[in-house]
Amino acid sequence: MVRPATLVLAPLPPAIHPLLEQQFHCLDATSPASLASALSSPQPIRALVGHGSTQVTPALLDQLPHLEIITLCGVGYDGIDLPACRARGIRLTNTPDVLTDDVADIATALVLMTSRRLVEANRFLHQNAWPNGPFPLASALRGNTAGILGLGRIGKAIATRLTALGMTIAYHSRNPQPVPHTYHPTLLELATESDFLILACPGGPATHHLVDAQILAALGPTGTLINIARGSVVDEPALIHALETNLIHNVGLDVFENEPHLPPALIDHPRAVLLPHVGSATTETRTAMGQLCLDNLNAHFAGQPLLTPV
Ligand code: 8YV
Repeated sequence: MVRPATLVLAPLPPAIHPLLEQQFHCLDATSPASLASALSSPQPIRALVGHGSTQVTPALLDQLPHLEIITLCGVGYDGIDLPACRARGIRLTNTPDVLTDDVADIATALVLMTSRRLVEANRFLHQNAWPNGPFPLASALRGNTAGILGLGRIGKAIATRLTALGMTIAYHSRNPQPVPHTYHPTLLELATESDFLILACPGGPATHHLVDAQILAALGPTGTLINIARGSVVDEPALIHALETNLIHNVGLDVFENEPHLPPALIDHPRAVLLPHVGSATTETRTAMGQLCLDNLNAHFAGQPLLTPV
């Protein structure tokens, strides 16, 4: 059987990629040069593999007239022009559920790292500063309000963890949900009521720069912003200004507007805890995500229902 030609914009995790290569004719497209040469391949390209940050524009789709399916190794699909895919009958799959716990763990870690000043404490010992005096006191979490923007699977898993830490949970999402947490009908109200504002919503045009100067001002000078969603949700220059003028207290970020490039002002800021988009970055989870991509591709080409269609 001819292996379907598959455009690989991002390789699957190491434990799974060799299996993909066994079953599909993979065309490397991880650089502009390799993409150009893959697109000139004589074989009709029927599948595309990417990850959560992959961009698929109508211009790229125009060059892929035989494309049947896009499978993303990630839950977010804000880089995919969904209406353009739907109009062309191209199917899309992502990897929900398997990464929920790991991403919620990282959100929780960022809450603890910012409140208990753990990065500074670690640096303090690497600088052998303890003999000069004790490390300054941090802030307790219990009794603080965590305001979660987006109470989907990941938002709920964050709420479970932060409840266990003694925090009060509030949230804003499109509609109130049957959960024992306080619903705020606007993000502004949520930010006003929160000590920690935690972003767990999808990216894309609907959430672009939702967190702007006004929301940051509402979070206030003792407030902390945590972002494990997408960098695009936050107006980054407004965030830097808020940090520099003490409009908010500190930030914990796993995602950035222009990753992997960060603004120097953020890199240098002492009250910014920064992670290189590691929410789902464990061997176990990435392997499960990759397997789900492969299973979706196999289901498609076997004429079976997709496991996790978007
Ligand atoms: C990773 C993510 O960026 O799932 C997502 O949407 O942002 C992350 O898990 C990535 O897609 C891993 O391949």
